Amino acid sequence: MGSGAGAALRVLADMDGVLADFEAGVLRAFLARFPGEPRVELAQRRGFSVREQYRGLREDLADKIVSVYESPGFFLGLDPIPGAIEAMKEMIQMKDTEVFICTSPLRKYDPCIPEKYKWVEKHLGPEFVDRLILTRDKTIVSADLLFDDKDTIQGVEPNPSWEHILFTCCHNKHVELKPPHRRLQSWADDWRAILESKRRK
Ligand code: T3P
Ligand code: MG
Repeated sequence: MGSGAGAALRVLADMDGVLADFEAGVLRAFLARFPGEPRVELAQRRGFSVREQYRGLREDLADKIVSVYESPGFFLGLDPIPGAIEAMKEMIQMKDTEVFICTSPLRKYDPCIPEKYKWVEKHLGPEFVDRLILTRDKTIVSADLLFDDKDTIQGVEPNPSWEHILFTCCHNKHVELKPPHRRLQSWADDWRAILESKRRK
């Protein structure tokens, strides 16, 4: 934790699309469950909602893709995004840095919520279980930075305290960010420099 009141930089890392590979997982499980049905390859993904894109492909595919990510085992079985675990473990050791995971549960919260806790325990360990924030509204959580793959993050607070860093994911690659908005292309990109840029001088 930080060395004094207000000295620490507080960082929020989103879970799906930043730590856990939701997009690869949903396609893999869809292929296994509905072989032969039309699908959206990751290179063709556009827009945050996988459901809306499948609906556009064929109306009834929306319910099918929803049934995939609402299935038991789906969230727990997601693979980590490359470099995410290493980055989180390094970040939590950094001086004057507070790290939390900030994730939204599905509206159908069971089994999504317990599986998110189990995923964090399995891949990051108990110290991160204590740092898991579940909220459908991230705008009311106070922090300096939020790494998140969702291009538009809205809630009741019109001026969130954090700077949203868009974490690049197949569905947001084509989103054009207007300055001063910033991206992190992957965990191999310079996340350390983004943290340093936010520290109080
Ligand atoms: P997170 O806030 O960790 O990114 O909606 C519940 C979670 O599932 C949320 O997690 C986002 C993720 N999700 C997608 O990334 N795409 C989708 O189409 C849906 C329905 C959920
Ligand atoms: Mg996300």
